Amino acid sequence: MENIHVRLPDGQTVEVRRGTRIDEIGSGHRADGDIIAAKVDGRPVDLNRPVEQDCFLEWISIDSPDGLDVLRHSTAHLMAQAVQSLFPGTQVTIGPTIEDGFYYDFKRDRAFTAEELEKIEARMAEIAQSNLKVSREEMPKSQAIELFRNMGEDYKVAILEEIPDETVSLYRQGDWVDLCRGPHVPSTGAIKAFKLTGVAGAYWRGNEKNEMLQRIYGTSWPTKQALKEHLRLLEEAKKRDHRKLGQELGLFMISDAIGPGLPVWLPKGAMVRSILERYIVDLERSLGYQHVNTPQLARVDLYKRSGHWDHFKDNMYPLMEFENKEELVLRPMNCPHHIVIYQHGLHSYRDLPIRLAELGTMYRYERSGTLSGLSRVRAMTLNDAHIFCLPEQIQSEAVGVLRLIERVYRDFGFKDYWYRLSLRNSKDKANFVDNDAMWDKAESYLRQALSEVGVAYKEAVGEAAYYGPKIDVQLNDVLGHSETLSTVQLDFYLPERFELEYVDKDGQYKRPVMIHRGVISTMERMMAFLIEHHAGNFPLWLAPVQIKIVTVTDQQLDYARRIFMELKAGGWRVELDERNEKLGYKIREAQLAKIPYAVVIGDKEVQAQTVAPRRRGGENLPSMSLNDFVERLKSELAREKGEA
Ligand code: TSB
Ligand code: ZN
Repeated sequence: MENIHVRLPDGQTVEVRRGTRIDEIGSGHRADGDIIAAKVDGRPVDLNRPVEQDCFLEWISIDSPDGLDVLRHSTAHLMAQAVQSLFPGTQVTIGPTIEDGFYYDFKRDRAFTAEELEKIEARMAEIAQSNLKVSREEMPKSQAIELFRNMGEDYKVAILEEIPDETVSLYRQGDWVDLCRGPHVPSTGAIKAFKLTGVAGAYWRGNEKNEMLQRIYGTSWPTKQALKEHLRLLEEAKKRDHRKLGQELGLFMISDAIGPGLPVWLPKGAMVRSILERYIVDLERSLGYQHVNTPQLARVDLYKRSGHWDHFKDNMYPLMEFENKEELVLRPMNCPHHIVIYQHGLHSYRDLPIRLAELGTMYRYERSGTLSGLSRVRAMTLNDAHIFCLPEQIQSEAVGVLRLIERVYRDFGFKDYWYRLSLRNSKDKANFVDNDAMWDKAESYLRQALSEVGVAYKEAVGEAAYYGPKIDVQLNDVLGHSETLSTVQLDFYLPERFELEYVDKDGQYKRPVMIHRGVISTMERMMAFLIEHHAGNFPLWLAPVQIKIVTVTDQQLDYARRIFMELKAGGWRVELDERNEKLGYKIREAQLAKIPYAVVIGDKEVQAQTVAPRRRGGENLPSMSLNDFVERLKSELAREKGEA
């Protein structure tokens, strides 16, 4: 039989018989670690696949991103096998991998209970232990349809009927079979550390008009150790969850009476918010931004002209139509309003850049399944600005925004973030305006700005705004998931749509460029992030209540009130607990409210005219004069802002 040449990742080439199985080539040539699949010319395949022609072979180890994906997908199969063996009559639908895990949707009349999940897990462990071989087979689509129809798997039949290919692949383990592209682990024994993490209802094909399916979520890792660490992080994330802490600390609420995605800021949350707003507005004013206020509604024609009505309509609330035929929409973005301000006057090249900023409230119809506490909402206020500039100012303005972002992140102590260059998907003409030259130009400006600031970045195709590419700053949570906080967007499109102009040196009318940017994002998302980042323990400068005064008995109340008034007059956010409760109880409450300082006042403090501060963590400071305490607070504030 004829020989073929297989190039390996280390640069070596080996000669093997055509049809040799990959795992046979493997011995002796493998990289270290557990190999569970391979890539042939970049395409992931099973280890027992034969090689048929000259090719480039790479190994997929179980702890690489590709390997984890194979492992998790195989675990989804394992789970479906366990479910169908325990609950006959349950139909399978789809079971993809997701970040850190997988799910599988089943057709079953009732939801899976916690006890049932445990049973499923136990059965999965049994099947894994019996180390069933996982084998691939290919057959004509018609034959596969026949097979699944006989098995009573209506959903698989429906999926198959939509597959254009003539031949499809199936994977078998023991007596269980699923339609699947693969690749998979060679045998179920490779699946060693998994956990089922939850259940949810989900509609077939994600469409609420279809029937409800039962989804089971799970996670799977190469080792017990890695699984344990992941579950520990999940616990940590739960403790920090801003939805839970937001409720416990009285920061915000989501009320059914008002509606999903429409958060209500309670007094303490509103206090933090106003500190954020003051901080960013003062900083922006010092950098040449002009703040404006514009309405949250506009005539729909404004949003037709901007292109939002065509490209962003899925995220917009429906039209409001009035008797006099007036048609208004809630704005999903603030840009058109700022454009109207720009158009209001004549501008010479000398006036540019013009930086119009606003804490702009806007409304987006986000799908209900995507809503989450404050981090993804439908009513939000963005720390927004639109910079109208000359083409030759793009670079320096974009760099200026990036430096502002870095400065702000330093003030907030954010370290775990990364830059993402969000590009269009050039094939998607519906979601991105069609003008290749414009996109290429805008992208290259953003790349230059990133390289001038000297930060590394990842590229993400399809994440651009419809009007232009963006630099997004992604912040990680404890689980390593990221979300966009800041954004810098370069736009040649809206100036064109609105025929914006300035008068250049030569007296000619020319078109300015727009930079859209948000630094601390929407107040909602920033608040969600801050709560989780600090696990509710806001630093002194952000804490809604900075100091709680507690007395040992009622005897010290007069003195305590004086201290309270003095601190209050000094601008400190202070509360006095006048209740006739035990000291320990009052201190514990201040602790639970995560207030940075409890100030204890007993007879000793009254006599010596001092205060006895106690830090949030439990550390008791020595009694000191009020003056010394205030000095201490001030230097703590300075330290927090990185000024000390
Ligand atoms: C920066 N027109 C631009 C603006 O000029 C704009 O609106 N860009 S955006 O669509 O990317 O939104 C800006 C920021 O708002 C995002 O980076 C994100 O941090 C935040 N954001 C977007 N949608 C939501 C939402 N549903 N809930 C909370 N915050 C959101
Ligand atoms: Zn904008």
